[in-house]
Amino acid sequence: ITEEPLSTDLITLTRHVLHDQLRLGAAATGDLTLLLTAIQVTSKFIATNVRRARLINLVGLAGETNVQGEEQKKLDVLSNDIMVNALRASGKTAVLVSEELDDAIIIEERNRGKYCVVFDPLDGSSNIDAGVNIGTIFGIYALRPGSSGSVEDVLRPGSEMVAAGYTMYGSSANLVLSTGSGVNGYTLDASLGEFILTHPDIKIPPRGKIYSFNEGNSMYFHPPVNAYLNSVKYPTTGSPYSARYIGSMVADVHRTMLYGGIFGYPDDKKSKSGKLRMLYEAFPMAFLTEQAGGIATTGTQRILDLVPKSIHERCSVFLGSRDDVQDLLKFYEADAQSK
Ligand code: P6P
Repeated sequence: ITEEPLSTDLITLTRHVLHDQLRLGAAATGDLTLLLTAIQVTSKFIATNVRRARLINLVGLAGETNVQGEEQKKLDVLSNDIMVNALRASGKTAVLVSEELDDAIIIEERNRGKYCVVFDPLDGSSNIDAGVNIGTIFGIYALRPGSSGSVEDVLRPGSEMVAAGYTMYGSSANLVLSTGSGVNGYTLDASLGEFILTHPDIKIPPRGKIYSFNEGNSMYFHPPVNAYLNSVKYPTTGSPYSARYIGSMVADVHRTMLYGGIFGYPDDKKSKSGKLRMLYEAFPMAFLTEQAGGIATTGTQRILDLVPKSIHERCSVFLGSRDDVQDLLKFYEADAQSK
């Protein structure tokens, strides 16, 4: 195997984000760069623990003792603690919302910064025992002018986020990030301890050949969803789409970002508001999808236009290739007209 010539111009995440900051000129104070560096460190730490988890029985339920007989924390609880501590210590945050915490954390004065971070520290963790890829998802709002930090600073449309990203923990750790001018993917080089730019300027193909839904919910799906799925399974022209569903949002979205197609977790007769959380699952993934040229919709509304009433509110999600999502929307429009 011919070794790739060693690159002597490694673009690390830190360097790339710094370059982004310099592009913004004086307006950028470097705070977002430092915040993203803190998030990057948490992803490295979680990646290490996910990898070790499969070795040292970290995946057990909270409250059990691990092989060393220590009181062990469930991996998602551990991941949450890692993120809360690192984000607080960064001095760049004012409000934190985590999937693991019932209430928002308002950072005390001495550590307070100007950003609000909403995150799912380890999404899909129910899959970890099976070795399925899982991930951290995060979105970042700037504090509203004059605010010293309250939950109202994150009960805002996803379109007001200044950055969003995820880190997928699998055979390698992939961090995918947008600060509002396109999407870039970085791969952790564990020997360097650096995320290296490996997927510059990710663009979702305008059309894919994959649909990604949990069809076990078909009997609950609203009519437009089943009508759309039938149209890609029994097409009048061309060949059927392939079904790919991992059941871990970060993995299903990552594949959709790179290969195209459509991912959906719609609201249905059983889950009236859908399953996925608006603030720290739907918004960040919708932000990334749009920045990569795709569409993210509830079926009737642009996801980023939604305004959450509470921090753990759920919403319907369809996202992916522009043409595929537009095909789905035609079935919603037809359904609306038939009423
Ligand atoms: P279902 C994982 O539990 C999760 O929150 C997302 O990562 C994933 O997309 C979804 O739920 C899977 O849900 O009902 O298909 O198992």
